[in-house]
Amino acid sequence: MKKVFCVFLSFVFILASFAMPSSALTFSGFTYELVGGYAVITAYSGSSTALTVPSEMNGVSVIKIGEGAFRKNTKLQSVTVSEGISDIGASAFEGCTALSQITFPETVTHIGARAVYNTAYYNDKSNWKIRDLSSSGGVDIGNGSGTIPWEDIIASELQYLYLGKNLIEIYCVGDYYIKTGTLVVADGAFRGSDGLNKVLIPDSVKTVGNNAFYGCTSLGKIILPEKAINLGENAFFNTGAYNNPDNWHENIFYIGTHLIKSLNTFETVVKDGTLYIDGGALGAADAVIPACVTDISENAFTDTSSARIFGYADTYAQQYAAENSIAFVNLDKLTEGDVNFDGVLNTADYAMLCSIATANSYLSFAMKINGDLNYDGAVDGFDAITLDLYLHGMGPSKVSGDADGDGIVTREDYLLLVDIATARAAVRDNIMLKRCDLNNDGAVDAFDAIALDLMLLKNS
Ligand SMILES: [Ca+2]
Ligand SMILES: [Ca+2]
Ligand SMILES: [Ca+2]
Ligand SMILES: [Ca+2]
Repeated sequence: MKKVFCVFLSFVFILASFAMPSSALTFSGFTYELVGGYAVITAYSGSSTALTVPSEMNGVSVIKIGEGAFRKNTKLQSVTVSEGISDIGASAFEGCTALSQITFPETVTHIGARAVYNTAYYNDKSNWKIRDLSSSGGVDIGNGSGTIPWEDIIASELQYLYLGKNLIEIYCVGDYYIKTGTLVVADGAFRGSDGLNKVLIPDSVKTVGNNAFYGCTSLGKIILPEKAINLGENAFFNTGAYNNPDNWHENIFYIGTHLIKSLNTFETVVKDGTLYIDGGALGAADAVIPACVTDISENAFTDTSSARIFGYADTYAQQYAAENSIAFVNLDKLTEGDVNFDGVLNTADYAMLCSIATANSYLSFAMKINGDLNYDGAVDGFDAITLDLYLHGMGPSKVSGDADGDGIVTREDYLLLVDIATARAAVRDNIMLKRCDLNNDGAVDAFDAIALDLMLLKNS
């Protein structure tokens, strides 16, 4: 009993030590915590009215203003966030009713929902703009004329609020072209614009935030930059485009040449023709990435610890894997039978083949290539048996040119090939076919006999 109690206690202790945030740290009225070696500001108790949020605290770089960190601070009138800080948490400045001047640096890549909601800046109607219809790239109200007098437009349908180069919130209908130069589309920015049909996101945009277009059910046409962008969670969830089955392929949501979101748990096989893989698109699953992909967001995987990239040599995918320390499996150099891709052929591969054969394990794209040891087109129990025989030194020979399968390539094999070419002997199975088809054209004929003859002459 006592022992059980001790075990229970230490279990609780372990749980507690995991759950416990690092002890609160302070710097000039700020409270912050360390996350992955960076400072995240959690609160401010100082009395400044004009505040600069520093980029370093006690020698540690500040990366984020945490959720609600300055919430309801009614003394603040002006805030400048220093260069280097990249993340503004949800409700960070919400309810700072005296805060009329806010400056975010261009290093910001994410602005959370309601980050500046109910600040003096937000509440000042003169900060809300209505797009000038006469300017190029302006809003098409929906009927395409572009000449509707402003008085006739319901203001709430075309209002938008920018903060520096960041689009904070917008209500629009018809077609909308986000201003060139815009850097960040804040979380939830377009929510509620259910009359929006088409949107153009210019190349300048680095991030489209969480839920940015969530529920824009009429939004069928989304034009994205010619590069991978960082996408927040559910950025295009429940849009017209998302709900259109034509934009889905094998559980993967695409917009044009962009891969937006894969719902596959084990493996994402990226469709041929894809150029860009956006932030969050791949989750924590393995990915098979074709050579045509030219750009992948640095946040494409939400977790890279167990994810692998399967791709081809000298492609962007291989470079990306190296730069982000992601395991890379070269599809051009798969070892036959090495179905766990660790470079050695052993009983672990046999166990995995058995597991595939009994449908207890996922049969991946690459396993379909290197797991079919008897070349019958399927990966199943027969391949497990074939591998088992190999591992015990009893497998049939697979040496190219060893037509009779005795393990060595000799004149006897040449004579057998001549017999096959002249229909005096037959190819028994796919393994034998592989051994006999020296020029890999799928047939065993005189060309293979000649190839073997040359090989034997060369080696004699
Ligand atoms: Ca292996
Ligand atoms: Ca097979
Ligand atoms: Ca032989
Ligand atoms: Ca041949």
